[in-house]
Amino acid sequence: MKLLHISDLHLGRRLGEFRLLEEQAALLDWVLRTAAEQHADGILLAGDIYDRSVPPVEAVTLFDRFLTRLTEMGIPLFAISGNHDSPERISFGSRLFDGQGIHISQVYDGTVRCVRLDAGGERAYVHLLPFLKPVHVRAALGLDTADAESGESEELPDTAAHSMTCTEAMAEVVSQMVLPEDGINILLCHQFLVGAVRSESEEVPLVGTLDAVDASLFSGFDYVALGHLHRAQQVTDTIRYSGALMPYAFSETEPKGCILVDTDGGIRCTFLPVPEGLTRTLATLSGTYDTLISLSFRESCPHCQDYLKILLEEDTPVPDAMAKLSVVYPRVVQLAYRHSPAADPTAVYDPLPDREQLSPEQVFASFYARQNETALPDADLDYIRALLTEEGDALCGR
Ligand SMILES: [Mn+2]
Repeated sequence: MKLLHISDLHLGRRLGEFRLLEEQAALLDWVLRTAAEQHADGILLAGDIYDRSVPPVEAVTLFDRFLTRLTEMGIPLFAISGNHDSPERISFGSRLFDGQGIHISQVYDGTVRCVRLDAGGERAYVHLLPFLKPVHVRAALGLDTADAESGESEELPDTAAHSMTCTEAMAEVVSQMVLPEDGINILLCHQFLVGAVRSESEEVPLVGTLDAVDASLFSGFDYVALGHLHRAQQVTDTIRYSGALMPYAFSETEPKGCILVDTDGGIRCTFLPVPEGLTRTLATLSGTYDTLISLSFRESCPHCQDYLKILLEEDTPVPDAMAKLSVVYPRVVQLAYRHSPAADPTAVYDPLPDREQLSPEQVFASFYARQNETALPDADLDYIRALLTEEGDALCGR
């Protein structure tokens, strides 16, 4: 049996002022093509289907089209809700969809849905575990009566979180699950596992590893299809994050794609990267303003149509740079300056100047040096000095 593992679609996500629906549509089409080419017997979607608990209409339409195409192709889908999804909204109509081969997680009530899949002469049990916090587990299992009455599942105050770690909560959840023995057991799960590497666009506040789950809890499963982290990575051979299908932050430059899981005679996983040039992506360009707007640079740059972070190598700000650059690069998301680095940064400023001992112009010069990694030019220092004298005089009424 062959299964295609994807996660973190974040449909409806925006990057600055730009909507990414066109890119997301192209990526979903690629998933469908890949599933057909690889003769996949099912798709595992490990959470964060949408970017928000109340997704924009366009995102819902996009996912609806994906589901319809999958049913036309006869490829079953197994999906869970992630921390960005509303578990209630995601599970809407799920019992009806079951008949069409679309299997979606339910709101956690102490039990985890398990769906049987017979394909390729094999039997698999797919367990659909939605994203959970310890507070949800305590409430569902009646471990904490104080929290049990709260109806709203999102943003519950985790005041008593210390009374149960994520690992302890997940241990409770797993201990309630039944793993049939007449087939392989596959778990879909949207959690942060101990030792995994985070990315910028996950937007999950990081405080130590309290919210991390120990992978050893999942040793009873033949394969664990993880979502939540946006970088494709393996925790063990058979416990993997597929990562998001596209970068959502400029620091995310590692390859994006999906994992093909072949269960025939043991579990074998292959990472299938999204082909380069399939859709617009995120890129960083750097250079002087004159270089970046020059025709020769633009003609040789493969990223003109991509979402851009531009690093201007200028020591002084260029007026209206964003507006001017946006004329030649239609998707500038971020603009920052990169100053020519000083030959010896330590020579430029005292690393820890005692501000009490410094004159106002020395404070300014030190701040300038830190910001620009180069010393304040003498002419500018004179100007500051003159300004400070004028202002000082004015303030003192001289
Ligand atoms: Mn995510």
